[in-house]
Amino acid sequence: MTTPTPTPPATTPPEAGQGATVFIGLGANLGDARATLRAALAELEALAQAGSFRASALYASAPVDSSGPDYVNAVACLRTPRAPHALLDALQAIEQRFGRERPYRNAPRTLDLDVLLFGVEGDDGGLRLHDERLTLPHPRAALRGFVLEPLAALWPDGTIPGAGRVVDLLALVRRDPAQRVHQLGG
Ligand code: A4P
Ligand code: MG
Repeated sequence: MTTPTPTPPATTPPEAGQGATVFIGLGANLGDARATLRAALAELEALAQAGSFRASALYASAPVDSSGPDYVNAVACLRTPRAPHALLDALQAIEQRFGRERPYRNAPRTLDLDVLLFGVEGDDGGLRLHDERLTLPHPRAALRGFVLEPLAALWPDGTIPGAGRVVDLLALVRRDPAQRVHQLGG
């Protein structure tokens, strides 16, 4: 009897070309935040494998643990051939093109792009990773209305590994008036 070749665990980052389904969180509260988010969504679509891109509506909310004008937020879902750190590089390059500065933690910003979840089609619902550059799932995604509201609109039956079902997490944050978000028209 031959021993079967062990298959790697589902949390192993995919090889280039294989592809992983990821959710990206977008946020902005400096400059024309709505225009920035629309332009950034177009840039994310250009990173996506053909036909895989979906985006939520735009949502407005007061800053949470941050300051400055109200934020505009959205979530995008796409398939990418990039490994997690290469995806982060690509997102940070987009942030830089939109004039992102980092004077201090949680400072107001022209554009923030976070990898919320990576490889959600895996058996265990997504990659779990923690190193000096990247934590997956994003450690605060499960706690924030401005993430969960657009995430639930795109992925109502989703689960954040280690945190719970997106709809249950959303029901919890909706109890907090400080986390109120509202969908923007147009
Ligand atoms: N990093 C680690 N894991 C990740 C990940 N999954 N995705 C590292 C992206 N980056 C990740 O991020 C700091 C470092 O986190 C990066 O260098 C990367 O290597 P950053 O974007 O420079 O700083 P940040 O945005 O202040 O940090 P972070 O963690 O994105 O902040 P949060 O927790 O997302 O909070 N209120 C409203 N209403 N709307 C908002 O969008 N955003 C924040 C930022 C606070 N309050 C807000 C909003
Ligand atoms: Mg960020």
